[in-house]
Amino acid sequence: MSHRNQTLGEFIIENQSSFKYTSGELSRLINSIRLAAKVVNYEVNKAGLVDIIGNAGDTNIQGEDQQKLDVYANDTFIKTMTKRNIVCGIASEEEDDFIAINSQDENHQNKYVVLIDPLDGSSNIDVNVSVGTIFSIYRRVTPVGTPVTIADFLQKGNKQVAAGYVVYGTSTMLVYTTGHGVNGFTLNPAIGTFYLSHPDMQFPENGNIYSVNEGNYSHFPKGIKDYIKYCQMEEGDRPYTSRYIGSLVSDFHRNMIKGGIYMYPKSSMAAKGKLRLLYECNPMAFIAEQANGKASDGFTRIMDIEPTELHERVPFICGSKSMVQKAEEFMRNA
Ligand code: AHM
Ligand code: MG
Repeated sequence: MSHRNQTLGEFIIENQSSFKYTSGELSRLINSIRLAAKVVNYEVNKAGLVDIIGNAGDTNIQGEDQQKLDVYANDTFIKTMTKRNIVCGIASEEEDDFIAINSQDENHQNKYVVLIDPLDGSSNIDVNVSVGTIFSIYRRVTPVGTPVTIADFLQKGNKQVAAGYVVYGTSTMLVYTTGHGVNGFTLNPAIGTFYLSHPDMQFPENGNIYSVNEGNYSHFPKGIKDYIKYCQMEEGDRPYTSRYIGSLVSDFHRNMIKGGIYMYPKSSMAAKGKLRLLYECNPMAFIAEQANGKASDGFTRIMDIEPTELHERVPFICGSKSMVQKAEEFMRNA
């Protein structure tokens, strides 16, 4: 089948039947994420005008308060999903606790919970570098019609039913999986429509890009230091190229297209690394595996880790399969 000109809206409808629970609820949920992404994209693209139209905390000419973009993105995703009554709970990297959405009304028997990092890489906003949104969707484990509990959110990554990200870059893209491969859609901002531009995305089996904050090198575990030295060694297809944007979504996206590895290891300064298991690592791991890549904490598959708290952190190594395997080999032998 030709994918030419297929929009995300059409794609969602056409693929709804391939999803094992076909109530349409998941489709509606992804549709609402698509909508929120467009709203956030519009705001992110105006970020450079902040000195002209006012800073966060100021009141603009219409008397509206200017919000910081990460707060704006958080509010937009939460409001969009709450108002449409399509989820029973939301957890956000920006919120201390999860939000339970009242689903006791008979008409609101929602089954899904969403975990979201509304604006990842937000330190890059002020300098006009790409940022992203990451989302992760699970079926609740507690009974429908009762308020959600923490158990609905603390599920292993291998229980995800969908995950995706939006990258607000040179183009805005929405990339997601429902467990049937990974597809990428590019926004045509003139008409506000996402088109299928990257069908069936795949990590190359091997790659030659490594992405890690090498400023932390002296604090890394020996296995990671050894692997970085291996990447830099002149032998075969090495040395590899170093590329680090500091926006997980953008570094991951580039590595998926070109072949590469992203690492945020633990260090002597951060015992469990920096990235969050539930909002960042699990969704990216699901996408990676669906695209023939791999994600690990250095020893264990990310999606097999049992979460114990909402905001828990985990070391993260993710990318082309044979590169991640090699990094794990160095970790084992260190
Ligand atoms: P954030 O959720 O506070 O934005 O942090 C996550 C980001 C990732 O996108 C990025 O890969 C990493 O933090 C960069 O961290 P560092 O500046 O320590 O290298
Ligand atoms: Mg983040």
